Amino acid sequence: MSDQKRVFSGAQPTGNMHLGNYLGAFRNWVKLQDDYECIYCVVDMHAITTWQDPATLTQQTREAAAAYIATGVDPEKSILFNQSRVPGHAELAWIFNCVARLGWLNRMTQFKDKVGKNREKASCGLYVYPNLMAADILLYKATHVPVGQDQKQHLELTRDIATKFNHDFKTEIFPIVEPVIMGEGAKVMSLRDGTKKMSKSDPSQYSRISLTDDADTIMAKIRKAKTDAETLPATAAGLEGRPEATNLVGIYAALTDATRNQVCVQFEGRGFGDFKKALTDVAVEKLAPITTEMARLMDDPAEIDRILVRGGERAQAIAEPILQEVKQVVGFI
Ligand code: AQP
Repeated sequence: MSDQKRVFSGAQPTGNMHLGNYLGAFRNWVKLQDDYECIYCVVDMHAITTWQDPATLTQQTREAAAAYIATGVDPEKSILFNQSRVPGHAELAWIFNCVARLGWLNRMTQFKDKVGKNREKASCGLYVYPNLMAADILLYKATHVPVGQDQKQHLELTRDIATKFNHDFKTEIFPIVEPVIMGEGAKVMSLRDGTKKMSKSDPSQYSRISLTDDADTIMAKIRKAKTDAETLPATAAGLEGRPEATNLVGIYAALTDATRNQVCVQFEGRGFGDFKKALTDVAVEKLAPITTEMARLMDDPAEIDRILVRGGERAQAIAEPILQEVKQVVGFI
């Protein structure tokens, strides 16, 4: 087995990328580029586990790639492509459908959260989504996966699949991947409900700050963000039982590379009117250059497509021999 440290991560092109994707994923991806060989994927096959209008999917796939690049992913240094370009993802996912156990998938909380009471109407793809995610990672024998806390359970499943595959086939082909969870922004919550994660598919635009939002929109969304009537406490411990306050302080901390405690010390005793103004300033300062760069990239979709084609070729070159090795282990001729 190669001892090279390889990172794989991705995001679904299911809507406009948002502050949660940036703080929980993209900015960490950027940091990892110096120490790892990085593969960053726009996971369009995951996206279609829920209905996507085809033209919108195409647009959002390009926009996701633009978001990666605008936040600092370097498509020369790292491999950037969209998942459906490399057929090995689907092939390995099928093998993993036959390795993973129903009981394992039944425990996945994200599936339960997403389908709610409509379980019978959910696509089969949504149910086996974690198996495809395992295939995404293991197709490249990735050793490290940077994820938000919301994806930790899926990553555990990837480890279980790798362990069972290695055990069943008496091989050591797959590494046991390590999660990389970094910094304060690991889980950003909805601006409308501090107990729900910020999400692309939340029907309320006011629940999230999108990376395409201009300064006025960011200001309006933060102004309307839900809070409570109390002032900011002296320490992070005083945020206990105040999910919206915790979230806004957490966002400020993540954007300024501080801890929640340091932010509390800075704003102790101040009301949310004041705090929201300060938060708007740092959010606009950090996000405006990203928004501008995304708009510039989106003006030339052919160039984005060229980057994705080239990234797909580089990804395929790594995946192909690994997939052949797996097929041989399984007994396919
Ligand atoms: N709110 C969040 N806080 C921190 N990290 C987040 N991520 C997503 N939301 C947050 C991280 O971003 C990466 C890409 O995630 P994704 O877009 O592929 O999938 P998701 O987690 O399902 O994101 P959404 O926005 O909730 O999408 P929909 O609404 O389509 O399901 C991951 O590393 C994720 O942890």
